[in-house]
Amino acid sequence: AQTPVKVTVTGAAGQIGYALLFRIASGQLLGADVPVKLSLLEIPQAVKAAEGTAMELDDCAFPLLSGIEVTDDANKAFDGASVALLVGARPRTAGMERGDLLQANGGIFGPQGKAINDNAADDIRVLVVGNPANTNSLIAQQHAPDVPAERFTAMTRLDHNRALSQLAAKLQVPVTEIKKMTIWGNHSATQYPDLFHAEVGGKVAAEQVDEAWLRDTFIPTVAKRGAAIIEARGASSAASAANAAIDHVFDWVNGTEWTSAAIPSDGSYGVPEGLISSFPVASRDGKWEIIQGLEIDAFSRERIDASVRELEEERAAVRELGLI
Ligand code: NAX
Repeated sequence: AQTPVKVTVTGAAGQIGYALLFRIASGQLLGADVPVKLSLLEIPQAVKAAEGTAMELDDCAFPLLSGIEVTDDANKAFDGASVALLVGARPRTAGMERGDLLQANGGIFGPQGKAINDNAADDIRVLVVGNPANTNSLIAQQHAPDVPAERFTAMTRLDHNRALSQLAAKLQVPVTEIKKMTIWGNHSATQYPDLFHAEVGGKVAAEQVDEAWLRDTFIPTVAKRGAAIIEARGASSAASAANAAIDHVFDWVNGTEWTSAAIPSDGSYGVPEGLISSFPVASRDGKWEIIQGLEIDAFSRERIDASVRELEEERAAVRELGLI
């Protein structure tokens, strides 16, 4: 039998954690033939709640789940880990400035990056879900100099899936008809969901919708969907966020021809090197590759640049604060 793969989930007692852990344990993260060991990292006050979730995981008797540990010690949590899902973060609360938010998250993602650096398995792959996800991922990466930089990623797959679903509803086609969807930039309201490269039934999606819908409905609906979910359910997206995290890691490990992921820029498409920005990506041999050669028109350029500018400002702010 295959050796179990250790998967570490931070913020395990939170709502995304609750939606995520059972799917990992059932084999949906890595594949139906890969046994997993789960490590649940929480802050001390939430360890008991995470232990409760671990009891429920036990009660599922998942054939692929070979063990669970619950801890508030990051060194222990990441010891031997091959996948790290960094979900726990400090949310923005009323009156908090961006600097305070970045500072508080620097205090989480810096030490976790170091703990990954010092303890994780050589094949560690990191997905940051906790917001501000792109910049939190950058902070963790900068504290893990021994881990290849490209192993640090952030999640824009939920935005990607939202874009698929909005376009499918508009054109009344199954989501499976849509290819080459792309989210560019930051996982924030500035993100740019791109229909100029997306295809429906083999034809460019942007040519099948009117420009006003694309500009005034589609883009803002995708970008502000998180707020609409909070408004409707009284809590932020959880199961859909967990689902997107599963999609991201599954495709990273098992390969895909085209999706969206925030990965360290190599300078492609004018995105400054090192920023963890969302791109159209393929995954081959366990590595993300930015899809090259796309023509970017003025409409898209302006929107990509705006989102990338926000990432540059976040990077400048965390440098200023001494967090990287
Ligand atoms: P919850 O508040 O339900 O859970 C967060 C958990 O993280 C809590 O149990 C808390 O104790 C834990 N935590 C805090 N600091 C920690 C630390 N230093 N180490 C370990 N655990 C720690 O939030 P939830 O709804 O699960 O959301 C988690 C994060 O995902 C938030 O930052 C949220 O903004 C972000 N999201 C990101 C999305 C994306 O697409 N990238 C979409 C969904 C979600 O909004």
